[in-house]
Amino acid sequence: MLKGALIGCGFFAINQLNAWRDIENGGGARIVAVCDRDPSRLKAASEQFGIHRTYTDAAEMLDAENLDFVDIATTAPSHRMLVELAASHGLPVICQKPVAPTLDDAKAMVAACQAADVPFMIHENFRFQSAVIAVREAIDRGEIGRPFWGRISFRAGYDVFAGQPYLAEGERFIIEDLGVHILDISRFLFNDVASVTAKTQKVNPRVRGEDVATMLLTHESGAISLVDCSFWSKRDKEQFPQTLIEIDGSEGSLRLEIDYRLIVSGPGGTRVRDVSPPVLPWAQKPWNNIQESVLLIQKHWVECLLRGVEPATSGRDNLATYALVEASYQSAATGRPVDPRTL
Ligand code: NAD
Ligand code: 89V
Repeated sequence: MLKGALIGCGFFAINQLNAWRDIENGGGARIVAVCDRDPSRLKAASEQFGIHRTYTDAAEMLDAENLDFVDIATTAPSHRMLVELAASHGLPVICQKPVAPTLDDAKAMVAACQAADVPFMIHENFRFQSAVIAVREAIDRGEIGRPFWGRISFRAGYDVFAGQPYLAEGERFIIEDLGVHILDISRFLFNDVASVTAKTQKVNPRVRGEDVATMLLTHESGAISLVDCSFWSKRDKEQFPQTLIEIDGSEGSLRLEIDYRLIVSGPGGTRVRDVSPPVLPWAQKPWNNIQESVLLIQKHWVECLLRGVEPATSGRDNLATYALVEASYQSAATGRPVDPRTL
């Protein structure tokens, strides 16, 4: 069984620890030590999960423990320092999204892991949601032919600031925090991008950064996708945290609608499927689709580590997703399209 340590025992790490416990029960990996610089959060996580080797200093933990990997669940400002620390100990490392505050930091992190020859995965979990996987599988089976147009949409009115108050404070908000997931789904479904044009809006007066963003992507294949995100969409039915997807292809079309209804129309007719994610025993609605994807991405990490293969959302892969974030901000600031491959 692989032995891991988790750094950062805050809001989202509880999902990661629950998923690690499921993986431990399956015999794959076990979190043997936890670290948080905030002693009260450290104590709460230690008690909830019965992990008694605890540290307030990550360097001290990596010096003291005999580990196979590190899982970083802190917020972005500490990611580079902690990933480089893990790499300097020769330890494979997972890091939460967004990989870093800047693309230069992200490149330095990938370079540090390459130089140390350690696997590096970004916890970019939205493409591991079972409904998103169902969309990708329908495309891969050729059910709609060659995709040429898409819309990937995340619009909510849910109070994300209650659980994650830091989201209201940064100069950058929705593209960096949520858009990064939705842009990654666009890459997952349509492959890499040649041009990004973005517009941002700031609607909620209590939030410092942009809380609505619309991105038009031209993919290398020639396909076009629209990625739109909002944290100020007050609707009859709250759809947080569902990503809705529309794709038109040469032979048909698909729609992933609210409540996980997947409608695929192709040469053989129309098929409607319920692709609702399970509610894991430790999960709570409406977060259950995200929570399931946490389990799936962590399982993916364990499999990749054991087989010696690069994870789908490796640091290297995620540079292309993060370049879309950077390109979106640059385009919104200048009013011009940006080629993310030049950044
Ligand atoms: P949080 O502020 O609730 O928790 C972060 C914890 O890290 C805090 O307890 C803090 O004390 C600790 N910490 C910070 N720097 C540290 C250091 N150097 N050493 C030890 N501990 C340190 O934040 P959160 O909401 O849990 O978010 C954490 C990360 O998870 C962010 O990058 C966020 O974007 C990401 N996130 C991902 C998803 C997803 O679906 N993938 C969802 C929510 C949040
Ligand atoms: O998934 C995330 O990264 C979260 C949330 C869904 C609230 O945006 O920050």
